[in-house]
Amino acid sequence: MGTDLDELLAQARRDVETATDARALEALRVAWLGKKGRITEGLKQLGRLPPEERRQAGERLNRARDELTQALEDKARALSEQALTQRLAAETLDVTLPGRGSGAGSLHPITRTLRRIERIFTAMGFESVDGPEIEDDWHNFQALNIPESHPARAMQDTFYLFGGARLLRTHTSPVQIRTMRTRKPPIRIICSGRVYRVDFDRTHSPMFHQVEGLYVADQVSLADLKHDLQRFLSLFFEREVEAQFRPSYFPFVEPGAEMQIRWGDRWLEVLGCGLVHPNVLQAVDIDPERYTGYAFGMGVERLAMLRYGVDDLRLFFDNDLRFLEQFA
Ligand code: 2NL
Repeated sequence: MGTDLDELLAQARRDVETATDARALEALRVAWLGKKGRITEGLKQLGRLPPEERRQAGERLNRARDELTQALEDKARALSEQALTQRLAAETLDVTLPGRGSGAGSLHPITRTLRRIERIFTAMGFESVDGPEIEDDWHNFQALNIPESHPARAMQDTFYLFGGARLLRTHTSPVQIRTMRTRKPPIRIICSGRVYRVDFDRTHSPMFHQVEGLYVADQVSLADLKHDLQRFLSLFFEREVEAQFRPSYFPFVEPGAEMQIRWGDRWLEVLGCGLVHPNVLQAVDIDPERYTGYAFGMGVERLAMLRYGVDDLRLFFDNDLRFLEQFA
């Protein structure tokens, strides 16, 4: 057994030395030191040797086992250190490099249009006023001279809340009603924000944005209205627009009109307006014999569509970055 074992052990050491991964090492361990490993088998055979040889053979086998165990451990450690060194080299990270960044965002085209409209009217002496989006019937309809029978008040046209006790405002006019109740003329304000109607197609969204203006003072006339709106539209479209009134009906104004601008060879409706109806002034305790006022309202989506040449209003609400990034 003597030289035999030495040779076998030398072979085992070479195998351990040339192993390239943990799995190969484990295979070697099993082959030599496992339950049926060569050394284990040798130890089992000891009992068959004559007693005078047994002691020496036992010592040699035990030493061989210890040496091989040590060799396997050393190689395992060397392999894992080597793997770590390789990983560290491959995964170097230069923490001094500048970050990739997330890219600058940009304002939504509706926000841009809203701000543009507000900036123009502010420069024309209007103050911007805010109010609630959840309203009651009085502020949204009654005070605005909207008759009980008006289709806008139907359940399927307005979003009602709390069993009809409240509703989502269908226009920003209730903000003007609230302002007229708490201030005395002269009042020159714009109100902008979200409004809601049960409607959804290429040119209507259940939530959209409106800007309304109101001017109540001494002797406010249709001439003031036409002048101010024409001024606004020229500033908004950045050219001298040709505008005209066309008679129209809104319960809260008298007379009522829509304003049209020349758009190529057509006239395009861009907003509604008129002189504040005496019933509306009365509802907010302003004497219609003493004061007059004009009012107008416009859809922000509609103006944004015209300014940017967008033909489907739903694009503003899809939040598709390929669309939105064009307004950066
Ligand atoms: C439109 C038409 C309009 C008004 C809004 C108004 C407000 C008060 C009193 C009288 Cl408090 N009128 N607002 C008047 C005429 C038209 O909007 O087409 N909007 C998108």
